[in-house]
Amino acid sequence: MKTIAALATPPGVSGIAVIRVSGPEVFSAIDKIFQGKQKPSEMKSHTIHYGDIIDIYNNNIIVDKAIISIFKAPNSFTGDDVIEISCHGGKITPSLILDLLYKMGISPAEPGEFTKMAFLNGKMDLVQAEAVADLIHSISVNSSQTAARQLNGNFSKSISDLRQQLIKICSLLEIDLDFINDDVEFSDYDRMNALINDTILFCENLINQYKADNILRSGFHIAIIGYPNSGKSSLFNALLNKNRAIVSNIPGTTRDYIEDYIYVNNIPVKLIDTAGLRDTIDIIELDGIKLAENMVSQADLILLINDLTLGENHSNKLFEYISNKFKEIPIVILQNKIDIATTNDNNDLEQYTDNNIYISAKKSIGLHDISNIIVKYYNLSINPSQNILVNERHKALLINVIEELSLAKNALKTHSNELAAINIRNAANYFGEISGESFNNDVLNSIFSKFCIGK
Ligand SMILES: Nc1nc2c(ncn2[C@@H]2O[C@H](COP(=O)(O)OP(=O)(O)OP(=O)(O)O)[C@@H](O)[C@H]2O)c(=O)[nH]1
Ligand SMILES: [Mg+2]
Repeated sequence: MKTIAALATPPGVSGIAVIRVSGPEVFSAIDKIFQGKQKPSEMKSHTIHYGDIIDIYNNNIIVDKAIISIFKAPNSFTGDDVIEISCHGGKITPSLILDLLYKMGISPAEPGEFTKMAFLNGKMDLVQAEAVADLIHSISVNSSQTAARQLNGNFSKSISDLRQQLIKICSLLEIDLDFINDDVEFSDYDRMNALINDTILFCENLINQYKADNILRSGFHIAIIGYPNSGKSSLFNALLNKNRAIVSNIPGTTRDYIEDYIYVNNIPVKLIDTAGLRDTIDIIELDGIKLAENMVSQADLILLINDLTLGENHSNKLFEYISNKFKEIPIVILQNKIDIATTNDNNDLEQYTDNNIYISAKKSIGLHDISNIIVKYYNLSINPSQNILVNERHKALLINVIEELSLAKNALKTHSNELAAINIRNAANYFGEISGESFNNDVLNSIFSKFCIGK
């Protein structure tokens, strides 16, 4: 097993920087470069000490005065011996100390390697490890609180309990394989069916939660759509409060899509400005429109901009097309350019939606109403009391569990116990992959490569 080291704080100018070192060689290495009242290897676990870091390859000159924190195995984040060196920040000092460690044969840590060690040493399961990543990448108070709650392992515990129950059913069925089917009591079948149904329901609830969790994790996605020249990019810029997208009076200015982030009342929002939607013969624009539609499909809210100077109902066909195509996504219609439009009494759009806001993207009129709408739809789409963050990996595995259990149910109906046992065992294995009770290296690598270095 190798010993690894990396900067655990962001690089750059800062008051202090923390270098984390973990593995079997930690104490023998730091003994050589730390000079304080005591030798690190003689220090007690969970204590901190002040001293000099010296460069043993360059006449023992002092590199920095630092604090070291001692965590002896197994009572550390990784489960191995860990020392954290708190040195002065900046570009130079931390990298001098890291170079020193690397010269002594310690390896630079890969992204997520500390957390991976923690997982392999049984300090946490995969769901908890993923919660660590979620916590680091949190973009809102809501998502960080949920990730923090997930660290306590309740999600994994319920998955693990269900897995054990499935394995029990399996062994029951497998024992019964040696007997004729009639020996299995009907009540056993009832119990099995009930458990399978409950498990399917549990998975379905988690899958339903995925969308809300994704909003917590990556922000509320809003797509701005409309016919060319309706003022999409103007609104995008107005909401961002900067000239990010090109605005011109030539229809078809935005060719694919542009995205950027804003906070609306502390809600992290990803705004997407898209290419104007219309039937077109221009190939580049057509590609842009396809892309725009693809972006729209991932949105949590659609803002459809209508050019009011062309009439309030000018975008009705587009509204109908979009609402049929993306039935699940709420749409708000923004009547744009009220600064130059002559008012029109004929207000047919009311029949389509309650949300028909009058704005001027160019003059920044009505932006406050848009913020209110964003807050309203955000609150409708998240589930504030949840304790679990379901990610894409979990979701895919949960779908597999449901598939296997549905097959098992059918098999049980025809008393094909052998088949049912295979399906239930598969389902149990998928559960195991969620918590990490069963795993393979590819899965591990793909999870931990998303972490940052030093975590
Ligand atoms: N008077 C007025 N003009 C506006 C308003 N919003 C946009 N415009 C003008 O409408 C034209 C088109 O604006 P854009 O923001 O580029 O429109 P778009 O929908 O992004 O257009 P494409 O990217 O080509 O689809 C520009 O000349 C804008 O200055 C508004 O509220 N009032
Ligand atoms: Mg545009």
